[in-house]
Amino acid sequence: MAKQKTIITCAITGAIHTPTMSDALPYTPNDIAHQAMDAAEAGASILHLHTRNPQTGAVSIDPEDFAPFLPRIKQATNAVVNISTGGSLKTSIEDRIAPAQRFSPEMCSLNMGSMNFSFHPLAKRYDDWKFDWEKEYVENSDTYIFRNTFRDIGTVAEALGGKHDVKFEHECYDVGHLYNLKFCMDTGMFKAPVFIQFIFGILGGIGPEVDNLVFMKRTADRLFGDDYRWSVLGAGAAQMPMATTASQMGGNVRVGLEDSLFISRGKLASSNAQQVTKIKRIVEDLGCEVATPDEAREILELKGGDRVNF
Ligand code: KMH
Ligand code: ZN
Repeated sequence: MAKQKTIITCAITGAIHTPTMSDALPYTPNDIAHQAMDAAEAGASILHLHTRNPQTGAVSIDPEDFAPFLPRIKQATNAVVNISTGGSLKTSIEDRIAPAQRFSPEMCSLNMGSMNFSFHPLAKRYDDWKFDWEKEYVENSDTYIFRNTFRDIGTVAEALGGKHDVKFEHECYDVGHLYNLKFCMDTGMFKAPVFIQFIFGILGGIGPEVDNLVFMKRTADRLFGDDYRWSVLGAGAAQMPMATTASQMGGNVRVGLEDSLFISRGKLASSNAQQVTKIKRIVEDLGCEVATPDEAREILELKGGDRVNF
């Protein structure tokens, strides 16, 4: 029965947006904790977490910058904690997995292919920046290659899938990434059911059109049959439309300020919880039920909130 329900993931802060772009984007441990708790209270059963430098808001993958908020989130909510392994476009895969190795969460992201991953067009929207690092960070994203080789994917799988028994959110930004996942599954790297996040609208990945969603879903059905669960993330303005379509197709949804800073056309969201509240209302108004954290654990076959290290 729980299999029919819609899991809402909320990605709280990410590594794309910068403090200038929205006052609502959390970057101190206190703000990350509060926004995560409020998102859970609003109906998110999975919290996808990155961290930031608490003084400057710059992207951080230092485990010490996760340490202050993870226990607070665990104490205050029953939500599933998912730690990103994609956090930085520049550092090695070993550094990217360090937070997850230390805290052994129930879930982690795992990016399924190397690609351009750019948000440099955002730089043109702002004249004044709150912090020195922001302009260059955003502008230079047109030089980045987001590296996720087969060797990198194998490193993450081995480090986190085995003794940590982490379930991955397989980030698939294009249809070829599904074939990468299929190749890895055939080598025995991942246990079914795998959880696939279909991602639309990142510059460098597939665009946010319904045709593409149907194509990704049809391809995944062919490759994975019953061995997968799926969710959809639309970047920017595509967030709510793609999530709505996904839920109507029987999929799960992801929202959050990592993926879009907006609540409606041209209007900034006041918080992550506001986006969760909106998608929950849409999902329920259209006849679906939202999964609780324990139902999400059952649907995705997670190890359990008592087996984390924070
Ligand atoms: N940092 C971005 C390049 C993830 O969380 O795994 C991608 C990202 C995905 O953050
Ligand atoms: Zn992320």
